[in-house]
Amino acid sequence: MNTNVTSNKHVNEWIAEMVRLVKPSGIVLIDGSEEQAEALRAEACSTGEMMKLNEEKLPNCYLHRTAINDVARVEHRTFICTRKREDAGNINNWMDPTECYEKLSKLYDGSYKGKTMYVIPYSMSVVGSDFAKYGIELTDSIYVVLNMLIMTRVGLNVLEALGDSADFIKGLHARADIDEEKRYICHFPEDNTIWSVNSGYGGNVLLGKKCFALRIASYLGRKEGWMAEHMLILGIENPEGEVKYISAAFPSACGKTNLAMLIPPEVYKKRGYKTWCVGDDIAWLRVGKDGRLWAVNPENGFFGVAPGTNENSNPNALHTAMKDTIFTNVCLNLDDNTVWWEGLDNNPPKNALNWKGESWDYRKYDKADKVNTSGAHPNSRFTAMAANCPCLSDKFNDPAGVPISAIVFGGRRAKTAPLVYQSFGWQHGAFVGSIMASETTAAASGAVGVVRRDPMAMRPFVGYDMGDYWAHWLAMGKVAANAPKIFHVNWFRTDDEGHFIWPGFGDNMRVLMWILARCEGKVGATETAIGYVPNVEDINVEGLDISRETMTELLSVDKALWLEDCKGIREFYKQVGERVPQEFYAELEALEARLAK
Ligand code: GTP
Ligand code: SPV
Ligand code: MN
Repeated sequence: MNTNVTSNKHVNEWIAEMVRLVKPSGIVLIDGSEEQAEALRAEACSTGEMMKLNEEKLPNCYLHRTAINDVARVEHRTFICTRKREDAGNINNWMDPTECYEKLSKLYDGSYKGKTMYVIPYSMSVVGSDFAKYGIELTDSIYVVLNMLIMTRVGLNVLEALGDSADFIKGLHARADIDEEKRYICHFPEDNTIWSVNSGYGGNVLLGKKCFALRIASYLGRKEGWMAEHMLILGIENPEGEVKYISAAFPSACGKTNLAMLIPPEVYKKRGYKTWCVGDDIAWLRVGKDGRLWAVNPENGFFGVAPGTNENSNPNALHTAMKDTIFTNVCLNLDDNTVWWEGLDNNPPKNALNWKGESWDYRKYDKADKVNTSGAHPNSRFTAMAANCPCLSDKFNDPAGVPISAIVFGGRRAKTAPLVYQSFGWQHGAFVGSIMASETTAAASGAVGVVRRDPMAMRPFVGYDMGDYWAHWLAMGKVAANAPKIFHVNWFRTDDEGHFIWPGFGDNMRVLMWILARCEGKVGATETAIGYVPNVEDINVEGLDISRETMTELLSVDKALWLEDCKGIREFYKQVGERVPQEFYAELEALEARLAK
């Protein structure tokens, strides 16, 4: 078999070595052409790996079902394999690299037998830009190839840009037996290597995404002086045509895609405000010559949560996913060969297959057992092209990125966190990020709705020690003379019956407008123990049916709850271990002192 698929000897040698391990029957280089993609779609349909959907209603759209045991990221099977255990830190799972290569080699051995190895050269960020980093993923799955073609920049121009260099991320993926007991998502940051085996699901196998653009990239960012974050990037254009950019870190399935594509409420729309999406999941940030943080979205598409996406909540996402999209684990409407998911509309299909491919009766839906009774899996997804997004920013392909005015942290908190507050400065803001907590969601396997600490929404994605990561945040604030202001939001406060109090979605722009006004020094605030909280009258609620009492409640800070939370923070810091910056302990003590006053 000819393993010289490129003119780069480092690439060829690595491919040859991997070929000896997995033993495919052939090799195909993915060139990024539409002809090749179309042939692969046809092949995937002929084997049942994908299904073509209604061409009139959903042009160039496909449905894929993963194995039933393989529907989300698997954090307990995700490893950071540094030579020294302490470099991976206490929050990550760690395996010795030599041991890990050996163990996984056994699982990979011969796993491509009778199958084709697809070689995907891809770039994270615009090819040739200062931000760009290149990767090659080897996979036995056409589904992975077709998703990577949407999610990243794939093509021969990547190999040209790489030239003779050995500086690329080596990704090896094998579906093998999809055995969850033998599933491993392993990162070797010191070797620029990612090994993923026994999964066929999104974040586990689209190696450019969480594995590279967050875990490996966060490691590289620390080494090279930049940041890789789990953040959306959104532009807000005022009636004068000026655009200000916000980046926001929320944990998985906590509203990044929704905020990134929000449609302004009527009160702002009629005055001429517009919003633009730069990214919905990942941001790479560098300090510009002007001392500001400049951000790009390294991805090229959206891997968005389907349930809850509808004409009201996120019409931009819905329209983006109406063509050229791969749907994963949604419900199939057999009457017209289209797709459906919970929260799309109030009209579930009567003749349908659920996400498992079984005949589905919508009347048996039970909120308490969504996974087994819903049409679409709670973590079902659409893979859609950024280019199809109606509100895509004209800076999306700008190699320089966009300057960030505000960084926003947020999570799902039924109580504690108010609708919004501003930190006292970069150090306190980084501390606010470090104490983030959120109720878990279906995006990762395990229990849903349990509060856990998720600093900077990066708990599952930092490729090194969490304490070192926090120190890197502090260091970046010193380098960036004009660093963004840092805020915290919570769209998920509930009343005593468990209903969300804040309307959320497009109306979140009302909070973002306060944030931008703060950045420009145009609005006051009340200083509280946790930070600056808006004065009730400064959040524009025109057109909303929300009382002043409710707003007061949303903005309130319950000191007793916060003091209780501080205990949890201290415990978490202890768990992170010795490398927690002293500055954060000082911030925690200062917070406790202010709360006790
Ligand atoms: P990942 O792709 O997993 O990183 O998720 P994400 O952060 O992009 O989350 P997404 O925007 O897909 O939202 C996930 C879920 O949160 C969906 O079911 C949304 O309907 C819901 N959601 C998003 N924004 C809001 C909001 O402002 N209020 C409420 N109540 N729910 C929201
Ligand atoms: C997330 O879980 O944060 C996602 C989906 O964006 S995945 O690609 O599976 O990580
Ligand atoms: Mn995400």
